[in-house]
Amino acid sequence: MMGKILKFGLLLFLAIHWGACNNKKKEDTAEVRYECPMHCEGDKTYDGPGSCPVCKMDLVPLEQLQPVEPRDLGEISDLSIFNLPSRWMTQDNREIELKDLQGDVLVMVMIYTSCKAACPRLAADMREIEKQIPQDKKQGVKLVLVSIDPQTDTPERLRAFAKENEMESDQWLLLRGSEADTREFAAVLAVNYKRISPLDFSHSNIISVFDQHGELVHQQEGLGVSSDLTVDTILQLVGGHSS
Ligand SMILES: [Cu+2]
Repeated sequence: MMGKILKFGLLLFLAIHWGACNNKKKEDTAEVRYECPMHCEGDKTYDGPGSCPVCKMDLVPLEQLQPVEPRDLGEISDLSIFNLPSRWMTQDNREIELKDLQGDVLVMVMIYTSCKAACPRLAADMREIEKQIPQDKKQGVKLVLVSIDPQTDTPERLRAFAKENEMESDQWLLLRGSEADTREFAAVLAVNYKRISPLDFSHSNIISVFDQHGELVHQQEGLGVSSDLTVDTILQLVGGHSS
């Protein structure tokens, strides 16, 4: 089951990448397209100048956004989530890209704060994982909760959720992105989610571990399942000993 999820996630990730590359090629031959500098709607482009329907910022011509020189991405491979251009707001109102998290082991889960069923238990599982990381190893680990309901889950809301769930130390990061970036990220994690009522979503319950280079190395699926393997994986990655 685990292997299947992993493979599926990686395949999807590759598909997204290929798609993105092909899009770029197509746009080269067309007239000047515009895009939102914040990528509110992912890679969506617009016919002419104007403002982004989501964040209202001025659209910029696509050409200006093409990187002029290759950025030094260290040892990041094609499979790394640090290649994703998406931008996220944290519970502290900071804007980050995933590659800002480079160098840390990332334990990631997708939730929404108004969930009454599965998410409180996923949050508990995340807390349980955090508790099993020795204090001196915590520096190298980030526990990241990504909202599947960015409409509702404002940074304020995420902050309140963090407080209620005892996730206030530096290790915890709660993220909210655009709808499109959230979809894309979920695809990478092989997480499915769907709005089933104005307030509720059905969703997969998967906790994923990424290494310091942003590559998916382990996933656990289910609620209240044993997280021994997940913790072992994390400890191996931070150079600790698994007991
Ligand atoms: Cu839930």
